[in-house]
Amino acid sequence: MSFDWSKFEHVTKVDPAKRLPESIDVLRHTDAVIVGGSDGVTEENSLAVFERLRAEFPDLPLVQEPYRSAHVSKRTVEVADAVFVPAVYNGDKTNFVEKHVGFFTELARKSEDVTGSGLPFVGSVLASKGRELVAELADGVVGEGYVVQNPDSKVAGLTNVEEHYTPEQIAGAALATESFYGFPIFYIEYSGRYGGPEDVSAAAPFLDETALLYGGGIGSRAQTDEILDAGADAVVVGDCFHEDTERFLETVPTT
Ligand code: 1GP
Repeated sequence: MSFDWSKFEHVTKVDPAKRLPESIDVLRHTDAVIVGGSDGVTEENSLAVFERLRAEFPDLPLVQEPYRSAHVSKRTVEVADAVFVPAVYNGDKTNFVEKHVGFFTELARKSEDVTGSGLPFVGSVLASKGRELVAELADGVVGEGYVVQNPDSKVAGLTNVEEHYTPEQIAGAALATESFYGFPIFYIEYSGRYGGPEDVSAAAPFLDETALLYGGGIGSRAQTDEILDAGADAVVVGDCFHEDTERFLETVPTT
């Protein structure tokens, strides 16, 4: 599924390791859901969230954002519309190169699983099936150029973020995302803290094709509006959904 970001302004990040609110009906007001978190995520708890969301909101776009390839399986790929894989610019090499090569190594291995039956006659048929399967799985994987700007967040610790980017570096990362790496998404992550519009304003002029997402500490419509006005395509709201669904509703833009 390709995302037409002109249709998405409000995205909810649901952490499968956290309890869902008693009623998740408020998700009728969000444009898409990303399932992912930084701690305690498993394939099982991710699947449980996907299955509940799919049952209650059949038309809501659902995305998996894993931090390990172990969270992704044929079943999660089948139930999700896409898999977003962060490429953390200001993290360590594990979080830019190693994890990605590892992830695609796992996908390629799935073709071995199909072709490794030891049946010589049907081998070539199976081999082509295996390649089709890998192509299908890889097709749904979307890279996100990602900058982690809250050094106290769990995600900053996990990705070994050492450097807080200046607005000039944010602009450079945005430009590199679109013109060099070609990722369709640039994500400014302040997880747990509202970072304000400055980074978004720095990135936006350098992105035409690439969607600009901001996440972190959004808890009011005024903050959503401030980030969208600064040039983000969408805000991502996480904690607020788990903590207070009334307040969550107030983060949804009126238009
Ligand atoms: C976290 O960007 C998201 O990955 C949302 O952040 O939980 O602070 O809303 P919050």
